[in-house]
Amino acid sequence: MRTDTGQIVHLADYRPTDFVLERVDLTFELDPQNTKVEARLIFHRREGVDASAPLVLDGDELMLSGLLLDQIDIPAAQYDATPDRLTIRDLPAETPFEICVTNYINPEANTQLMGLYRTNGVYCTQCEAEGFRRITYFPDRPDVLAPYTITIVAAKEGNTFLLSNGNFLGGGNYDEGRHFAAWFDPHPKPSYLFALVAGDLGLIEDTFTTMSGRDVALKIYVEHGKEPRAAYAMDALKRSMKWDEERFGREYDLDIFMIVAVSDFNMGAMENKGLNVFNDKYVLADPETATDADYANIERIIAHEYFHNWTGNRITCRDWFQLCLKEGLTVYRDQEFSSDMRSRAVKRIADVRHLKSEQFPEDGGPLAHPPRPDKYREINNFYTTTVYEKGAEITGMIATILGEDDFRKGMDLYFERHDGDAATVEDFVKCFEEASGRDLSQFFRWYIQAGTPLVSASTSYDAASSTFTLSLEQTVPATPGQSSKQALYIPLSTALILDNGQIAAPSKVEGGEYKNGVLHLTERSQTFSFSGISSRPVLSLNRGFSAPINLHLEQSAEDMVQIARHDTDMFSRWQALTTLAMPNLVKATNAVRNDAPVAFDAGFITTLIEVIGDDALEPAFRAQVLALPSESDIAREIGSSNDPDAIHQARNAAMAAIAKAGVETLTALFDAFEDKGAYSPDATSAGRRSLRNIAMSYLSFAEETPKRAADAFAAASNMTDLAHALSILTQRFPDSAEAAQALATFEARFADNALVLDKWLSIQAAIPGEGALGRIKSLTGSKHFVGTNPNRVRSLIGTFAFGNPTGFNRADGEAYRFLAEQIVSIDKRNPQLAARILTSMRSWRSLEPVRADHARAALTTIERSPALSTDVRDIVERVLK
Ligand code: 0A1
Ligand code: ZN
Repeated sequence: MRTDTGQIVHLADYRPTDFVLERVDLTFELDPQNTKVEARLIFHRREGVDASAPLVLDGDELMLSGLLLDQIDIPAAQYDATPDRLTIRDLPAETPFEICVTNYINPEANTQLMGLYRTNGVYCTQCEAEGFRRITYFPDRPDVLAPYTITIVAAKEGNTFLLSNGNFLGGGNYDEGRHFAAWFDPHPKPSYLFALVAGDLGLIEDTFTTMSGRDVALKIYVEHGKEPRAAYAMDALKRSMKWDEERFGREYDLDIFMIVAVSDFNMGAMENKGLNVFNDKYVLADPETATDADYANIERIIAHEYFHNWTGNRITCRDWFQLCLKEGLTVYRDQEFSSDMRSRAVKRIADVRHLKSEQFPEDGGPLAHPPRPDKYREINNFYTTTVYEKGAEITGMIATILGEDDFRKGMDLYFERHDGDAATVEDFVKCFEEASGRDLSQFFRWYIQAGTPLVSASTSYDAASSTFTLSLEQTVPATPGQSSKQALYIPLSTALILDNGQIAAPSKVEGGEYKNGVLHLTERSQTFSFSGISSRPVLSLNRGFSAPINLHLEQSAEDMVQIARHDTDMFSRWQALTTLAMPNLVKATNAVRNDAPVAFDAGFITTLIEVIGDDALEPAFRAQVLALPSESDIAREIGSSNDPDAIHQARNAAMAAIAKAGVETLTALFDAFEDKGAYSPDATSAGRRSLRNIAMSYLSFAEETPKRAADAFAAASNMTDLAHALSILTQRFPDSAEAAQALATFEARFADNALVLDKWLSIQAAIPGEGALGRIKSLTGSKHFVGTNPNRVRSLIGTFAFGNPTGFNRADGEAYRFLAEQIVSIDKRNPQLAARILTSMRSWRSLEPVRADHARAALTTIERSPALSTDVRDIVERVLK
């Protein structure tokens, strides 16, 4: 393991390499413990670089075993080799030369899952961001692009397939018991997109004919016996390929596209050129074992990785500071894809929920950073929701500001101008400036300023002059390292709704740009006046969440109800109901803390029940309306001195009150949306299930016994319904015989399916209350919990820390101490995983003082423990700062 050196990398220090890499030729002789890697690299000195400059290659835990220059041994005096660097001096000044590096690595001992490792008997690689340097010495940075030729030699037994990037060149017998395969990837790529997979795997195949008529072979490799569970992923892949052609004019560019599903993987998936590697959780699905959410995630992630072929691979990043160039844009693209495949409004609501519950807390806490940071200590810690999701929001704002046509022109220009480049965020934004003629220099601040802006709005209406006035003021809070902020360019989709539900068409708007329903807020304070408004309108602001901001708008409950009932923008209707719910939940939390009676506004409850009973609305939308703000959303709204127990009780009380008042409507929904007939994962069917299931959650608050959930568990014909029933049983009736029985049945039925047992682990990890920690501790001893597998660890420890506010934040601090021990122990084998789970502590300062003290103490224990990885040290120090 690399332990911390405390070194910080700065964007301002960027400079190109001294040597240009022309070609890469790699030969692997695979062995579980002793794989030989031979790398032949052709370089030439970049023009203008001093003839004495040495070639410096990156390594990580490597040991050099041979080194040739143009096929001749390099004398020891001419180079220095350490585990993390190879420096070669006295290289040709003008002519290209070949360096041949030989080294041996041990895939089986690689528990970090970076570089070449073994997973269930399969060889697999993960190179983003800096994993390639764990395979061989190399200029391991994204601005070094070259075509690769790969030869893989391995025992035939156990390695039916030998896969790498690009097109297949050929293969055959090698020597006794071994065979080989050769691949060539003609598209110059950085090392982080390299991949190699070898093993015995099952395969499903299909073809796709591209828009220019080329046939592409599609292959998905999974563990034997799991082939039928890859059918949905294949379908999603073909739809993604078609969509990228139709929507962005992007065609696939190799003869073959492969996906491999592996069971040990640190993240969701990886876009290696022509050979995507996936966490099997995001490939495998069938109705019996996967939920609707699993299907939606598979569709989204298959699309995401595929879309990277253009946004990430053909055009890559100059350096890791530009990560959001590929990630923010690709998330924007996958969100658009899912919106086209499903309900756009429901998708937007789900994305905004996710943004607010994950990115907003990051942006408002000690780990806040700009989407394009300017320094980092450990790049692995920057694969964050800010880079991904806020990055996607920024792309969406460009589309909103420019409008559809100019946005597409900008994208076309970007693809045309930067194909084959390692680009920067500046390059990207410039394409939109040129395509639209707009100056986006102020807009660019979104990339380099951290923090969620707050927009405060106040309104007035003057009947005499038929004028509506909207005053806006923006502030961006201070974040670590950025105390003062500049005003942002904030596009606010806005409508004025009249009494009759119509949207007003003002005769004139003054005070700033207002075009196609979008207000362009560019000043710190700006007042817009709308003329020709015949009666007092209701303001619907930031429709569709056109900008990722917090909004303060004094609006009466009546106005919000008007929006909730009549806005033509479904997102705004949902938002109005959420905005109505929040003060109720905050007030209830305070009441719980003060031992005062808890009461809810009757108007809010009535409107909610009316909306969910409206059959004209799609079921998935109604389910989103029923899903109240989460406990962490409420904590964020309260802001400081939080008591998670009180929030939990208050939210439950709200659910109980809604259940009581709406029992008829909820029962009717539960009865009407029973799944009849064969399961289909489509969005409409999934929406019906989600409405029925959330209705059942509410009904569990109105009922004394677990009967309804136990019956639903027994009757379930798909995993969505089964897992939901199990959640209700265990969360609402944790001590019941029915809950124990259902857990045992579930465990026995899926005993041989690790991905389903992850649900069994996470459902139990989420059970609230005092008993949680004991349960988690005992589950770490379960035979289903494999501490080396990231999915198992995330399901149990991750769900506990991120998704069980009362259990994790117990007042005695025991759970923080437990987490600290876990982090230190996980860090020894897998620093990336440990660091990510540790980010669950990022909001500790907003807890009430007793809990906050315990949290600080536990974090300090981690900080003081010896030999921490750079990953964990970076997070713990920032969280404590
Ligand atoms: N580029 C991938 C995410 C990813 C990043 C790092 C990894 O290393 C463990 C793996 C995957 C994506 O955006 O899907
Ligand atoms: Zn990505």
